[in-house]
Amino acid sequence: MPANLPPEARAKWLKVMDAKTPEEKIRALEEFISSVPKHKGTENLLLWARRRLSQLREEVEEKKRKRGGGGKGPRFFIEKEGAAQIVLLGVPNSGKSSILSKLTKAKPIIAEYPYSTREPIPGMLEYQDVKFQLVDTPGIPFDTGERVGWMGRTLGLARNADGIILVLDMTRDPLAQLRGAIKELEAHGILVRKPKAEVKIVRTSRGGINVVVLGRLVDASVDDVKKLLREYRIHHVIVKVVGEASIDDIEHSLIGNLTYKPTLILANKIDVPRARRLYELLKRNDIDKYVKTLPVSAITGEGLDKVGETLFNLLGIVRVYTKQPNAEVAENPLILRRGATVLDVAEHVHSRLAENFRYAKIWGKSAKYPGERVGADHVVEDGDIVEIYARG
Ligand SMILES: Nc1nc2c(ncn2[C@@H]2O[C@H](COP(=O)(O)OP(=O)(O)OP(=O)(O)O)[C@@H](O)[C@H]2O)c(=O)[nH]1
Ligand SMILES: [Mg+2]
Repeated sequence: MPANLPPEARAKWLKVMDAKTPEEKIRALEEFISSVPKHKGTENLLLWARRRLSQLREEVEEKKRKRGGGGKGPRFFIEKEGAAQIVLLGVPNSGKSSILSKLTKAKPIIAEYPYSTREPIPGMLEYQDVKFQLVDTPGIPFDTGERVGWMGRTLGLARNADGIILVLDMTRDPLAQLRGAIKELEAHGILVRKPKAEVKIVRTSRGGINVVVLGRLVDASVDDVKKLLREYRIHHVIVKVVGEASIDDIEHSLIGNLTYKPTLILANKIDVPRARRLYELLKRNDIDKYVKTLPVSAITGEGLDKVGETLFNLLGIVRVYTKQPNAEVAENPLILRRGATVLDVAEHVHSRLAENFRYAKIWGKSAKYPGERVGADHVVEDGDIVEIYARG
């Protein structure tokens, strides 16, 4: 339900949007929250606004920590490598480092005591001819809700990644870990479940309000969306809706700043008999329907051979092999997202190739017959071989 804000609150929201620094944003957001009348229609809006506020506060805290001394804790940034960066998250002692050391060549500290990992550690996981970068992180006690100094930095790392592996310690209450993790992640703007709709809002300096609906608006018309944006005094903007969105979803993305990260749950320590029983319980909660879950053991190795393929499918990756006319097929694939076109392939090779594109020949799943001649908007599939013909 749209909030139908009073003019005072709308004006305050404009200030939030125009605030330059996080500190200014925090002040403006606090004022906005206190100006919103509290009733059923504004419940969600306030929830999102408060989340955004706590996220901003963490960011400011983080900056202060960095300024004060600098040496206080390591820098939490890992340069991306390979097809995707996947951050391992989980409670202390859940087995994150053990999993990293089983799946990659990295050599993290593994210990019986909690909080043995103090900084992010990367390693490369190979699946066929694709490499995923896994990043081990210090434990976060999602289940107890206890605060740790590196939480903001660690979840920031996850926000910047392409995906998440949530490691559950199945010898302890897995539901408490899962619930706690989902709550904290959302507070940091991360969704682990794919939302029905994706709404992208880009403010522009002119051109009026443009609403592009690639899916469907379920409970509103394009005019309703325009009205909502005007309520917020946003007059120049591009709104892109993919999937099925409600007017509430649109208001949510305006305020909440949420982003979806493909997430895989590893239910670890499945070699322990108690863990197996708890896993059955977890399955009864239909967890796998929402977030892909694999039972694994970092000790016996059970289930870990499926991680690469599962990530590959979860991330929606396609591999394309390029080829020059009359030459061998390239050994290493280009890594693209599902739905990529021949033009995307050309762009990946070289921007000039895309600019001068004439046509391509294609072999593989997406070709009607081997060597089919296709245009720029032809959608490629995993394993396709593409030969591009350009002018000049
Ligand atoms: N039985 C069993 N024990 C495991 C498994 N995975 C890890 N462990 C043990 O659990 C303890 C913690 O393992 P770590 O890999 O250090 O856990 P972590 O999640 O990296 O811990 P922090 O870095 O402290 O957050 C060690 O004693 C491991 O041997 C598993 O699959 N089964
Ligand atoms: Mg560790």
